[in-house]
Amino acid sequence: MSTSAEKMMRGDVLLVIDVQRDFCTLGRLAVQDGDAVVPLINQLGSQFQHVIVTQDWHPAGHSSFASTHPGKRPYETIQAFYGPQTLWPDHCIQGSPGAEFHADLDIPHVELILRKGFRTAIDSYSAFTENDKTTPTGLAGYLRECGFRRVFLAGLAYDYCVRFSAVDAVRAGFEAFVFEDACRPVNLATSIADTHREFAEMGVVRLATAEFV
Ligand code: VGL
Ligand code: ZN
Repeated sequence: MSTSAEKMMRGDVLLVIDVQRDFCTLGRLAVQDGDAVVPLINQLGSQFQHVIVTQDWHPAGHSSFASTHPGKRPYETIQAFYGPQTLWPDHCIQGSPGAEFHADLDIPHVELILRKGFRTAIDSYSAFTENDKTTPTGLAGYLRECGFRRVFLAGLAYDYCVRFSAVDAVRAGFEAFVFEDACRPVNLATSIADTHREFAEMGVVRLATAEFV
C-alpha cells in the first residue's frame, strides 16, 4: 500500500458533503474552522477517479429553519411529522450566495452534484435518505448502478450530514470510510460522541487524510 494508486480500487468513490459558504466563515450556519477542510478535500479529490459532491439546497421558509416556526430559536428541537427535528438558522437557500460551494473548492472532475433538503416539509442530513427515514434521494441506486462498493466521505458537518450519510451508506450495503481531519463538526450537546458511538456500531471506518494521499 505504498501509492495511492494501489490503495485506490475500482469501485471507490469520494463523497464530499456540503462544502458550502453558509457552513464556512461568515456563513449563516458557520461551523468552526469549516474552511480548513477545503485544501484537504482538494487533495483527496485529486486522488479519486470518482467524486460526487452534495449541496444542501433548501427553499425559503424550509421547515428546518427556526424562522419558519413562530417563537422558536435556532438549535431548539421540534416534533416534525417524522420525529424530532433540530431547528437551524436560515441557510443554503436555493440560489443564494450561501448555498454556493466554497470558492476554493477545486475538483474539476466531479461527476455528480446531488442536491438535498429541497422538500419544504422534510430536512435531509443524509445524502441517501431524508430525515423521514423513508424518502430516498436516489444516491444508493446511482452508486449501485455504477458499480461503486466503497464510499469515502469528507466535508461539513461531521456530526450531522457526514454522520448520517456515512451511516446510511453502510445501511445501503456499501463500506464507508470518513476522513475525519477533512470534516468539522457543529458540536451540539452530545453530537460528536453520538457520532463516534454510531460509527463504531455500524462499522464506519475513521481515517486520516494522510493515510490515503
Ligand atoms: C447540515 C444542519 C443543517 C450539514 C445541513 O450539512 O451538516 N447541518 N443542514
Ligand atoms: Zn440544511
